Amino acid sequence: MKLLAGVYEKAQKRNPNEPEFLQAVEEVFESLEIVAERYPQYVTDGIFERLTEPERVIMFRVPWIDDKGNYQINRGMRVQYNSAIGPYKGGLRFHPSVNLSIIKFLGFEQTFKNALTGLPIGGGKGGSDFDPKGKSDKEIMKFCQSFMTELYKYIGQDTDVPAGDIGVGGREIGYLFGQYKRIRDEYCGVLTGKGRMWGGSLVRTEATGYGLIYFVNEMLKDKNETLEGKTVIVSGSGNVATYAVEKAQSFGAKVVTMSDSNGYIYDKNGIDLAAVKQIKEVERKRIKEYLNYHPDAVYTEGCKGVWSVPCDIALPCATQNEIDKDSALLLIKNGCKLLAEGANMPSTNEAIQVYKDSGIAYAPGKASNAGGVATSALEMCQNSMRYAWTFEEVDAKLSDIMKNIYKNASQTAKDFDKEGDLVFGANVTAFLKVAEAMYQQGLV
Ligand code: NDP
Ligand code: 2IT
Repeated sequence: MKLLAGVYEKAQKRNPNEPEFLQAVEEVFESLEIVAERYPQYVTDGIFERLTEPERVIMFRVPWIDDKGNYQINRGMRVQYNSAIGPYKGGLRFHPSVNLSIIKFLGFEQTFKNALTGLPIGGGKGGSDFDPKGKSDKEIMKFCQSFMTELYKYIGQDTDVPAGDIGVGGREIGYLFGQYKRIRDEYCGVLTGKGRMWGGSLVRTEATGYGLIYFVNEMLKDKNETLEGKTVIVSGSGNVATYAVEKAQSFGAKVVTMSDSNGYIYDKNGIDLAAVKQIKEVERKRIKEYLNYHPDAVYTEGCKGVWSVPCDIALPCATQNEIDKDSALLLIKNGCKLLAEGANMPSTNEAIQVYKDSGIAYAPGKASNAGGVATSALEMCQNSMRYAWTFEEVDAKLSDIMKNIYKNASQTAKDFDKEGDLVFGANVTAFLKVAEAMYQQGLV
């Protein structure tokens, strides 16, 4: 980094305790150096600096009572990162690791990801350090109601539209929506990922995982290859992982791993997804229970080991920084030729450098996992029309959106003589769009 070094240093000084946020900024700024050279006014007019500062951060107390009658206090937050191209849009994460650094990195990434979808959505993210694991349905409901009792003041269908992320799925969105409706007396598309019978879009549940595979198909097409017969490793066993596996299997791939934060399973015969869905979606248990269905599969404690399994394709679908430099080197040594991110920022910047040096095909999350938020935008669209498209209609739109993201990112990379560099292509395509919108709306 040269021209942007000063802006980055300022961000470091201003946010000394936010390593994940700085990591995301650094990754994007590395790509934007050429843009700063070509368009020096973006530096002098403070466009880059503006993008290191969210438009608004809201932080609040979330008190609730557990099943034993004890008072519990959590911290809630919403980062309204950028509204240049539409209402703030992005998920809510409930996980004990949630802090401002994590929510800011996610809001920053979301701003660029949402620009790539081609749909009118700005960037936002929120969440809480609440741990949903081991909580009863009633506790989840009480927490969600208390969380929304504060959050409702700041969101709205044309202002800020949250959705799910880690620890927030259909159940949580239901309780959050119910509380919003009760307080505001308003039935509208203020949240996405809603139940199908009450305003949710078909395909939203599957969208991030399906979209990831549609994106992988485009990457493979450029190499005259398909998923048929490829060995795939997947991390995670939540929403994104499950539907990535489902779609990859439908194209004939052999998926051999899934994981959770305790460990990973390896099934040489290919993952039995019906068993995983039963364990994770119905029983809400740990992935090691898979052995009860397939005693010949292997369970290994610790989630990092999943990257030691030989594969053609790796799909990290769990969480940030799950692949470090050593894991990246191991993946490549064992024959991995393509890596596409279902999770947000699952690779450290050192791991990304390893992918680049090795020349494998690599898709950054902001491009390859954009199918979830894109389908959320389609849900907003259906809510505004008070209409619902069929599964096939939404799926076809999702597929087109993923193809377009791939086309635009690869074309930008070519235009700047960086053919095949999807990190560069995605970052620059998204940045130029957001920057132009900010200019046109006035800088002060
Ligand atoms: P879920 O809560 O449904 O699943 C998360 C999965 O990742 C679980 O298997 C979980 O294991 C594992 N995991 C979570 N934290 C850790 C950790 N610290 N170490 C190891 N494993 C972990 O979340 P999603 O599937 O929705 O999200 C997964 C990733 O995809 C996240 O990075 C999210 O930001 C991103 N994403 C999600 C989208 C969506 O539409 N849901 C859209 C785009 C990106 P355990 O149960 O043990 O915690
Ligand atoms: O990271 C993401 O893109 C999401 N968690 C989905 C956000 C959304 O608004 O659907």
